[in-house]
Amino acid sequence: MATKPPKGDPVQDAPQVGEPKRAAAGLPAIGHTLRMAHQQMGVRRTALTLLNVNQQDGFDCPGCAWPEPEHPHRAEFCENGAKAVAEEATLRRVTPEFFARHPVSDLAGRSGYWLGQQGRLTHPVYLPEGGDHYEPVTWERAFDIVAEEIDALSSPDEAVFYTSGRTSNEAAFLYQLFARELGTNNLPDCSNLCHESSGSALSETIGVGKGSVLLEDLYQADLIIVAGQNPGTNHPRMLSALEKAKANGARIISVNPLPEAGLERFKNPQTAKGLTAGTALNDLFLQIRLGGDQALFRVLNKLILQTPGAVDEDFVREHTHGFEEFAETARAADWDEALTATGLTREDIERCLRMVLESERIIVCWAMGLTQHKHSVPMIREIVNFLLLRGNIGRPGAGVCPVRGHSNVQGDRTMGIFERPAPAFLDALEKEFGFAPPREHGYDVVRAIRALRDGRAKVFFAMGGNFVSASPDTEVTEAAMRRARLTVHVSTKLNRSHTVTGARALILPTLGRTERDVQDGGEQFVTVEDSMGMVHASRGRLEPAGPQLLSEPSIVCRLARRVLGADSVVPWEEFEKDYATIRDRIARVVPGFEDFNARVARPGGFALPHAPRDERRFPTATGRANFTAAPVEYPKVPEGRLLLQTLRSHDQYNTTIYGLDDRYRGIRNGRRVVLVNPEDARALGHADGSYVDLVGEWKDGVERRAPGFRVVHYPTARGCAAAYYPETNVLVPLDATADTSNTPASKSVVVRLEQSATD
Ligand SMILES: Nc1nc2c(c(=O)[nH]1)N[C@H]1C(S)=C(S)[C@@H](COP(=O)(O)OP(=O)(O)OC[C@H]3O[C@@H](n4cnc5c(=O)[nH]c(N)nc54)[C@H](O)[C@@H]3O)O[C@H]1N2
Ligand SMILES: Nc1nc2c(c(=O)[nH]1)N[C@H]1C(S)=C(S)[C@@H](COP(=O)(O)OP(=O)(O)OC[C@H]3O[C@@H](n4cnc5c(=O)[nH]c(N)nc54)[C@H](O)[C@@H]3O)O[C@H]1N2
Ligand SMILES: [Mo]
Repeated sequence: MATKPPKGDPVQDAPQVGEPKRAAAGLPAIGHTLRMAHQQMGVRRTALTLLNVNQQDGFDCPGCAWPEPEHPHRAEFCENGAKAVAEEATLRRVTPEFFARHPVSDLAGRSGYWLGQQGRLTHPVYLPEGGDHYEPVTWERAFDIVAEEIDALSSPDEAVFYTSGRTSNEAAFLYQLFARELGTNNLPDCSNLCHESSGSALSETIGVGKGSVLLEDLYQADLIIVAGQNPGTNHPRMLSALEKAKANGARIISVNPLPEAGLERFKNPQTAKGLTAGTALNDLFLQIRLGGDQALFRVLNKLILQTPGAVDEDFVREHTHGFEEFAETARAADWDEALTATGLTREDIERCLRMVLESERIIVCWAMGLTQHKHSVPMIREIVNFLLLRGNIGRPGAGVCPVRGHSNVQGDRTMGIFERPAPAFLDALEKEFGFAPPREHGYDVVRAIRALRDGRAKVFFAMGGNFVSASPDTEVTEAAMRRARLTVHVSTKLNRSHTVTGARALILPTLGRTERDVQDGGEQFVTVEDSMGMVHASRGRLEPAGPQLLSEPSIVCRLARRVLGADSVVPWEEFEKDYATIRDRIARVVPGFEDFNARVARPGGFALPHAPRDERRFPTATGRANFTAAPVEYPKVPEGRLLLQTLRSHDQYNTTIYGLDDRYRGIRNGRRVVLVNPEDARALGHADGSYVDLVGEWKDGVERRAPGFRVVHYPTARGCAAAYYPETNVLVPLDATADTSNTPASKSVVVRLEQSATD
């Protein structure tokens, strides 16, 4: 039995395991935050910066997309928001001297954690063909290099323009405008890896690919179901909203293979009670198997249909389509299949049903636990069926609540960052700017990787993010990237994607949310849209990390002027000077943004219209909310194998690793751990503390191996395992994606555990 980490494991990764916590936040969270913030920013800057997060005249938190309450406490406390801010406002710097000391071949051997800890990028740098060092380069030369490579393409479709979700509305609008004026819809974004399944399921069924609830609705709900989400870590401010909902009488059911601390008990550091006992949030915990949610909601729907008076007949008659076919399928749902798929007992499900029937107003919240499976789209559609049955869409206290990840990922999509834009959006662009945007669909993330792999794409440009680490099938993705002619990253911090490059590479340093953005037209602000469709302004206050940094809108404007030259019909210079002129155009192109500049000037901003929520109007193909009937699916795992989910620890923001602890789950000082149910682990012969390789099993027969993980006996659902992303992305096959949305199935990877070699 291997009991020591195998050789080659990062030296700092020596996991220690204690008891999982039963409550989230509280005093330890404050101590933890201040320690991390002081290390990055010092005491004075910590105080100044943290007081400005999510205040009406401050900046939007670069952490998650959870909305701000209308009257935030001064410094609405959120441990992980503070960590995101500290990571950006750090006083550490990555300068040209740093790159002189560290060749790319050295950086490529470093962990993502080490790279991120080096600090903020200060200068544009260039890796010439055949070189091993990034060298300082002027902005003019950098844009010349991009133009040279784009000019050499045989079609604009050989270029790919990726976006991560921190990009502001203004920058995103300009970026898609540039790509489309150039002539391509190759605009993949992190949403393709994230909530794409939600968008796909919702636009077909309710006609709008976004959530239908506002914060106010949570406070009015009778029942909130949180499925496939870990808010204690990933949306900590949601816990205050759940606490308030409970105080108003709501009950909460969590559906999750893991007992997550944040849902068990929340110690709100803003209240006296929170500093002691805290509030128990969960009324019922359904410890479901990975991928069992469609079967769960299907059987609930069957039971609702069997209960006299439980269906909202008026709503179904007046507002929906496809009820009969759906009802027939749901009535045929098989209990045995439901119990196998979910791993729950009949009593669990009946208890859940009673709570559903006792509740007038129901909200279902979800995140990556539901979106990253092969059958995620029918799974989410089944939740829509569930809500439609009792009229739970389009009235106060009820609705769908996909909880977004990146702070402006929803806004980026609204601004047209989408490889499959709606014809109406393109028509509006054409009318406003007078050029004909391309109509053919572009590449999403998975298709972009294939195109790079096969030599059909040659220029890769990223507006933020860490494409190489965030994408599936790390080896395939890295090889694809290395085939490119040119890779360009507009970034705040160093990451793995800067070390896995095309023949030539550029890193373009940019301002973060926290920083002051001054242009020729004066000091600028930008805007963002949160997970509930509220749009508001964000103003940075800190001095930029270096005098060379350009804002994202500046970078796009200068790039577009250089690449498109005199042919461009877009006033890029005017846009760069004054972002209000960008907002004027957005107001004329994107529905819901009428009078944008005036409305965003109001404190708190404004809500975008949402037809199902506001007027029970469903802009679908049938003009009604669509029930859907799909066969129940769930992952089938061969004997002796486990189903692995790849998820986040408490000390990371996606591929940015803040630290090596996952406090709530009792893990310290290491990330290469695999959480396995003790009974499964015993049956498979893996003691707690032993070391295993995770070996993926997928129908293509390719061996995918993630070596050296410490086994942790952990109370996850039977047959399921969990390990952190991005270390496990090597196991997720590029072609293992969700039907319809094409999102990598990062939450259902079949693996076997093999004892690690000790030397
Ligand atoms: N601090 C911090 N905040 C973040 C992020 C971060 O990395 N760090 N990332 C941001 C981003 S981009 C996103 S998208 C969100 C992600 O937010 P989450 O979706 O909460 O993130 P994950 O860690 O992937 O957690 C997935 C949760 O779903 C559960 N789960 C997994 N599979 C299933 C399933 O089949 N069924 C059910 N019912 N549950 C399942 C897991 O046990 C886990 O609790 O957070 C955002 N906020
Ligand atoms: N296996 C597995 N894979 C996953 C997931 C999973 O659950 N499991 N989750 C997926 C999800 S939900 C998502 S959203 C993706 C995330 O994918 P990405 O959004 O591509 O990745 P991040 O790690 O958020 O990107 C971090 C980098 O963004 C840059 N950055 C930070 N702030 C700014 C800014 O303001 N401007 C600019 N230009 N750059 C900035 C920094 O350089 C930093 O290194 O990963 C996906 N991948
Ligand atoms: Mo995400």
